[in-house]
Amino acid sequence: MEAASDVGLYGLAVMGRNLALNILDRGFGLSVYNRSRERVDAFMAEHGAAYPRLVATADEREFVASLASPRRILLMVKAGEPVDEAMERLLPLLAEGDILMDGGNSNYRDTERRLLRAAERGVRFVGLGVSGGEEGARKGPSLMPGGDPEAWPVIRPFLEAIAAKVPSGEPCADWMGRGGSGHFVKMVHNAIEYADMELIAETYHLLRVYLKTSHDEMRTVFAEWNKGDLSSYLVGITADALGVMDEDGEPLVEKVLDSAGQKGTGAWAAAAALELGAPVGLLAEAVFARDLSALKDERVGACAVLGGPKAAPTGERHSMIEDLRKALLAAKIVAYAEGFLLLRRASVEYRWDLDLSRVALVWREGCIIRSAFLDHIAEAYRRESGLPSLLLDAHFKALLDQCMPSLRKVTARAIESGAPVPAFAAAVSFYDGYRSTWLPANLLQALRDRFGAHGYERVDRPRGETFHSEWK
Ligand code: NBP
Repeated sequence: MEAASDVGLYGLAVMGRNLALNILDRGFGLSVYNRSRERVDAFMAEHGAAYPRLVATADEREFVASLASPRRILLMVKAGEPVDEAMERLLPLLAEGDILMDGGNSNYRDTERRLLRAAERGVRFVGLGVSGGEEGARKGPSLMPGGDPEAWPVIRPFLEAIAAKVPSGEPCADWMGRGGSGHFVKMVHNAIEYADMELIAETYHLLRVYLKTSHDEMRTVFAEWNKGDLSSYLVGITADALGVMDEDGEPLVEKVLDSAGQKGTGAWAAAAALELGAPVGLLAEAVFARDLSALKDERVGACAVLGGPKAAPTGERHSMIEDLRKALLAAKIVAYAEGFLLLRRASVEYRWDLDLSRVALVWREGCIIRSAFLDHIAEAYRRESGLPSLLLDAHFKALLDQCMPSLRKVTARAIESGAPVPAFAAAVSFYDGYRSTWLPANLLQALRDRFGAHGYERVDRPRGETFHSEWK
């Protein structure tokens, strides 16, 4: 009789296959199962000989029976109904204390529901945020588990072994909290990823159209920026992408259709922010910018109808490139400040007690937004766990003092020149709104009281006392 496997992996599509190899390389015994048998057969044909501790299983019963107790099962199936379907087939076969981890991009509300469903059978459910794409899954992803806290000590050695490591050797896997917190943190990670990418795209737009920078020069600019405060995976791969030529010798990026899609997590984050009353305009604009790009045909039609300034190159190229670097850095700080604001709001609302320093630590390696920048965020929350905003941390405040004038200048120039910069503009607005002792919301309150008798508080009376007036 074969020794029972340490872990079971359910779902052998792109992510599952890469995670399976990662798990096997870390020395774990692994049972694999996939709904359609062909994926299991193909995987065994390719890797069975190299990994003696790899076990193929033909159905859920055999899969579950092949695992050591308490069972640790990682689901890597398509988010949504497939997770519920797989779960319903597995639950009757599992015993009390077994652990079911959902490593897909599930909505955190579904995770909350599944936790309760699993608990009915005494099964410990974990919503596991996984970031890093295919490459991260293979070499070490960033892992954000949350859910039933009893599961953490049992899955910790496994998750830490397969996670990405920072140079000091620390794994990028840590317990986030109860309920759907793991998947919520992953969702916010993706929202920040959208914002990071949109800011880089707006910078590229201004470099390309307004500064008439060649692709070779842009590649050098991003590669140079990648050595300083902006150093990050995304800036690094931007430099790489700008250097790739098509067969005809022209930059390949210019052959790519300018219409971007979005798969859900960015939109979920914006919707969650609206529900939680978290003002994260930049994160939301990054989603809307993709949606606007997708209206390609309408945009082409509108171009012939709507007037506006024409792109005219500016004369101050050298200084503008440095302004762009600073603008990108300032706006990036605002994007992360918004992301952490959203996490803080959710943590209070759902009583997750998220440790924001630990969140920043698990994003340092393995994931798409990995960068040295996250070390400073972790330090900021270590210094002051209740920090109201990253903008107020001494390190980020000093950078903002240096870079905000450039962000204002670049944004103003872009708007005057007719270049859409929704993320840059949202960054300036958030910064200015957040530092305003007075905002025109008093007039909003007066109007609301006029048409809906909503009542208002007065500046010369204690908070909580409400007044109603006749505004005619
Ligand atoms: P997909 O999201 O493409 O899902 C395909 C897998 O789901 C196959 O194994 C398929 O089985 C299985 N499946 C489906 Br579809 N319906 C099922 C059902 N009713 N019951 C059981 N299994 C079912 O795979 P992926 O791209 O590897 O992603 C897996 C998860 O990881 C997703 O939630 C994804 O969002 C998330 N994720 C992906 C990335 C990435 O970079 N791709 C990064 C991070 C997280 P079949 O072979 O029988 O059709």
